[in-house]
Order: sequence, then C-alpha cells, then structure tokens
Amino acid sequence: MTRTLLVTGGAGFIGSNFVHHIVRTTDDHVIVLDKMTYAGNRESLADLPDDRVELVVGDICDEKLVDDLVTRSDAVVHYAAESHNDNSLADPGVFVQTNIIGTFTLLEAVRKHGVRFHHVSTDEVYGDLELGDPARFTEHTAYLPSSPYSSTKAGSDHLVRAWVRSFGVQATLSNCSNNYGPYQHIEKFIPRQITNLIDGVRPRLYGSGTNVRDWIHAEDHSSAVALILDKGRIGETYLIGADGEKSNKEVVELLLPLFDRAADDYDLVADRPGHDLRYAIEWSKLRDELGWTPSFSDFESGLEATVQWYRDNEAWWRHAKSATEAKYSAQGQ
Ligand code: NAD
Ligand code: TDX
Repeated sequence: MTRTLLVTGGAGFIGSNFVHHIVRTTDDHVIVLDKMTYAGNRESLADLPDDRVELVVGDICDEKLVDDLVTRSDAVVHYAAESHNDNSLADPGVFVQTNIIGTFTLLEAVRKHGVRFHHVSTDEVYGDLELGDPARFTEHTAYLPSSPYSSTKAGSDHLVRAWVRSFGVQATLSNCSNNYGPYQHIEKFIPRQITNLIDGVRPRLYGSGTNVRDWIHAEDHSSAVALILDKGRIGETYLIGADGEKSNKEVVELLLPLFDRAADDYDLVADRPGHDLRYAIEWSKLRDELGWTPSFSDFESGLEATVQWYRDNEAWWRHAKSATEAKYSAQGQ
C-alpha cells in the first residue's frame, strides 16, 4: 500500500538522500518539512518528481504546521536538526531549540494522532572511545555526550523513549555513525577537504589528525532507516554502521592522490574544543534482527565517487564556499 511519509529535514544531507532512496525503491509519497536553514538546499531535491515529493518550508517547532502535516501522514521520519559540532560550540541556543523543542513538538503531534515515528540520531550520544581500543558502541552503551550538539541529540533520544513508554507512541530510534556521500554540506570534514582540493587549497586537519570516525555511505544509512521503519520493533533502538573506521589523517591521505598531490600535503590546524577521539559502531543487532547489510563495503571507491560528485556539481556547493571558509578562518581552522 502506498504511504505518505513526512520527512523532516529532507532538504539536508542525509534527509535528501533518504527521499531519493524512497522515491527509487517505493511508490510512497513524501512531504518534506524543512526550515531551509543554511544547511537546506532545494537543489538536493530538484530532480525528483513533483507528484511524489512536496516541499513544505517551515519549522519543526511550529506546533500548528506540524500538527496539520502529521494528520496528512502515515509515518514521520525525523532528520531535521542543527547538525554541526563546530557551530554548536559557537552558538548552542539554536541546537537546544531545534533538536529538543523541535523533537518534542513532533512527538506531541504523533501522540495526538497515533502516527508512526522514526527518530534519526547519532553515535555521538555515547561520547567517545579510546584510540586503539577494540571496544565499539552498542545499544547498551551509557549516554555521555561531549558537545552541545551531541547533548541535544541525546536529550531528543530520551524524549522519544519516554514518549514510547509513558504514552505508547509507536516509535523506533536509530543511532548512526559518520555519513559521507552526495549532497553533504561543505562545512563537514570530507566535503570541506574535497572542495578545498578542487580550489587548490591544502586540507586542514584538527589537532594531530589522529581522531577516528566510523564512515558509512548515506545510501546505506537510508536503506537501514527504511528497513527499521518497515520492520523495526516499536520502542527499539538500532545502531547503524558499516565497519568504516579511519583516522582523519587516513581519509586525507586517500583524498590527496585523487588530486595528484602528495599524501602528506596537508596542514594541522587548531583542535576542536572537547574533540571526541574515536567513534565505532557495533551494528550486529540490525544485521541479526532485520537482515540489513551495507552495500558500500569499499570506502575508497565510495570516496572516489563522492569526489566525482563534487567535481560534477560545483553549482550545488560553490555559493556556500567563501562564507563557510570565512567562518573557519575566524576560528583558526
Ligand atoms: P544537515 O545539517 O545536512 O541537514 C539538516 C536539515 O534540517 C537541513 O535541511 C535544515 O534546513 C533542516 N532544519 C534545521 N532546523 C530545522 C527546523 N527547526 N525545522 C525544520 N527543518 C530544520 O544534517 P544531516 O547531516 O543531514 O543530519 C540529519 C540528521 O541525521 C540529524 O538529525 C543528525 O543528527 C543525524 N545524523 C547525522 C550524521 C552525519 O554524519 N551527518 C550521522 C548520524 C546521525
Ligand atoms: O576541517 C576539518 N578538519 C577536521 O580535522 C573539519 C570540518 C573536521 N575535522 C575533523 C573533526 C572530526 O574528527 O574531522 C572529523 C569529522 O568532523 P565533522 O565532519 O564535523 O563530523 P563530526 O563532528 O564527527 O560529526 C558528524 O558525525 C556525527 C556529523 O556532523 C554529525 O551530525 C553526526 O551526528
């Protein structure tokens, strides 16, 4: 049966990848609710059919709008957030507003109308792991967020679980590792370095460059969320990952040769305050319970395809480049 999905933040990086995935793999209709902050981009949805995807520009904190849209929907998939750690250090207030109050507003609407809800969250709610430690995050790891961003995501996760337990809201949650792929804002690590290299600028690594992130392609994140929405058990949390651990230095060393530059042609710059050392995801619950596996198992070829996407789609990112770099320069990064 054809469903109508309300996808919040669907004009952002991962939300737009999910909307593409849904249009390609189902007959569902999608309503995107997006405030079109600096991180939203209409062009990320431009090649999708108008009769399948409707863009509503608005705020997830707008109670009336959210209520109206939820009554038109069979399920809500909640991506909208302020998502960048560095921004959360400079201006935390909007993170509390969107990530906590926005999630609360959505939860109240789905509670009132009995609509299925999937909450998209991050592995950063668990804090960080030591470098070189074999440990990974699991669904049972204690919450210990480090930044204003991750603490507001942690708060939103707690709200969802409380609304399930206290009010019987039909919700699932997922916590995913670092995503890469097309349509990612150029403030984020991989597209920042790619677009710097396109401009002939050396990549910039925070601190010593040894911090580790666990990379997953956004398409794999999307297929996992779609499966959890269909088959996940209500009230459950699923960790999403793809065994993609790499230090930031290793990522840059893979990127540089793609631009015919020496693998050590980068700069070390000021570290991020409170910079999490390492993330790593144990995703066996998702595999064993729902049969999910990632399809982008080779990070290097996924990265090469991503470089090609930024080369081919300069019009998508160029307008944001100078303002993004000005912000980093002011921080010494
Ligand atoms: P993004 O910043 O690229 O996109 C966020 C989108 O939300 C933008 O389109 C923005 O306009 C919209 N938005 C922001 N505030 C809003 C509001 N008040 N009302 C309506 N729309 C609003 O972020 P992303 O990287 O695509 O992340 C999406 C979600 O996935 C977030 O919840 C994030 O916590 C989670 N997540 C991200 C990653 C990652 O690696 N980027 C990993 C795990 C989880
Ligand atoms: O120029 C840079 N140089 C650098 O060394 C930038 C922008 C980042 N970094 C480092 C910081 C991190 O160790 O690269 C790593 C990745 O940085 P980000 O892209 O800012 O991602 P991160 O802070 O790990 O958070 C991301 O993954 C989890 C997303 O932005 C979050 O939304 C998600 O929850």
